[in-house]
Amino acid sequence: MKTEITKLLGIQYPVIQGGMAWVAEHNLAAAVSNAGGLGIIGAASAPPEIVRQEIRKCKELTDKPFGVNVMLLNPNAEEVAKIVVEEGVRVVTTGAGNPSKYMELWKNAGVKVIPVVASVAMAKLMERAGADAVVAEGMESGGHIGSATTMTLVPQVADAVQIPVIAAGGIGDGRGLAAALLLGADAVQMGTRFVVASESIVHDNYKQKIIKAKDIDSEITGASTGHPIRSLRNKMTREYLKLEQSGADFMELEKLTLGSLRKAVMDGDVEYGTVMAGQIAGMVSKVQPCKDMIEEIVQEADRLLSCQEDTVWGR
Ligand code: TUI
Repeated sequence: MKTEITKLLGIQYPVIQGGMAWVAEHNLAAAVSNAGGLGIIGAASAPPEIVRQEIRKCKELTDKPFGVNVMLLNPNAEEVAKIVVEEGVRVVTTGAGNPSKYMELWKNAGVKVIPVVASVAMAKLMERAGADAVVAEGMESGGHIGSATTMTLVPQVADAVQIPVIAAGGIGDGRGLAAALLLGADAVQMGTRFVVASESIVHDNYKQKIIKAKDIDSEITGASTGHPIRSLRNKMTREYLKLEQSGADFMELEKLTLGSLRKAVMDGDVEYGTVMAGQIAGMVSKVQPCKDMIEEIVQEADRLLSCQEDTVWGR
């Protein structure tokens, strides 16, 4: 399955793994890259030297291309931006902000830059700034989200820019990949499905919470703070939303979520921790190796897209 993105990145399949905080470490990234997709190490808020070590460990596990996601709300983002260049990382994705100020550094080093955007305006700005592609991420995604849905955002971004578009948000199987390609995307980025991969180091409680989740089991917290976050409903989200509705201030809300993603991912506290996951969680049903996951998804999309004259659409 060749697209502009598989050619740009030198990968076999148009499937990219999201740079999820705490989750996207070297074992998962290397497994996705070894399976023919693009694995991503999520720098999130990790100390910059830890990110350097993660990059080196990933290189020990794969000789395939992989990327690093630079989360722009991180006060250490600038240091991480330099480390990816020093370590010869070939692809950078960015999240939760505008990466324009790092563009020159990365482009001069030959790094492929793929900002995650949540609007057409941001996609156009990134193209003008020299981005090689964009990830158009809809609000079906887990974690920090914008307001447009994937169904509406992807075709509008595809119309607005010449560079390749990667669809993200609510994509978890071959139907999602096929649909994204039909909407004008050249690849998909998936997060939630990869959280439950065998190679994912996430606590089993977190994986089981995703596997048991139904279609409407996620909530958006933090809309009032300007940083909306999608995660699975639990004691933390109920308490947070109650406080938010009663007009609690930023500091009070922060107390509830400080270190809460780590608590869920590493300690398995899926009641008081933040279980970030997308709306696709209701469709994720099994733990499996990244290779099986990616091959299953690509084969399904291939079958759907190579319709014959007698194809009856739907099931
Ligand atoms: O970044 C994400 N998802 C994330 S980051 C994250 S870590 C975190 N934890 C606590 C609070 C905040 C973050 C968890 N999930 N996705 C990519 C993404 N980027 N979604 C939306 C955006 C985005 C939003 C605004 C990109 C650009 C943007 O531009 C605003 C501007 O003009 O600066």
